[in-house]
Amino acid sequence: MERSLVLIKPDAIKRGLATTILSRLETHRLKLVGLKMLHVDKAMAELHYAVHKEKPFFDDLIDFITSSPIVAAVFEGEGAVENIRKLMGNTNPAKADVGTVRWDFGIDIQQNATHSSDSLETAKKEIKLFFKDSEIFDY
Ligand code: FUP
Repeated sequence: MERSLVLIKPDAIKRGLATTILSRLETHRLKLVGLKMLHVDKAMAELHYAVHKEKPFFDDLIDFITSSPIVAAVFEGEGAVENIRKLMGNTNPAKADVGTVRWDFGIDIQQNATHSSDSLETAKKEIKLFFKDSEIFDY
């Protein structure tokens, strides 16, 4: 079954939105199979956002994602990668569809509440970065 990585980012954590966002996924046919709270360090943040290394917003993005603990989750379901992206909405909350997580809770393009894997291939890499095999559950 398809799996995807979800991060609840510092802006959402600081506003107490972690369980609200996790719950929204759980009630949309997605099964929670991995969950942790962690403080991402600079090295891990740079690995996670490696594709954006040359972008002008890279340094700010690293500062942001390392600014507080985050919650990392693995969700499983049919079409999980695409379905979670749809539930999250556009990267820029101002452009997100009504009813999506980023429409409801995003502040701006950086403080956009969540991350979710953008393809099956990325999901596999991202899950490996955040979770050991033994931290993901079959049930
Ligand atoms: P997404 O896949 O929706 O998380 O978006 P991207 O991979 O395009 O961007 C990764 C992160 O970079 C976004 F979550 C927010 C941040 N970002 C900025 O801070 N400024 C920008 O102009 C674009 C993206």
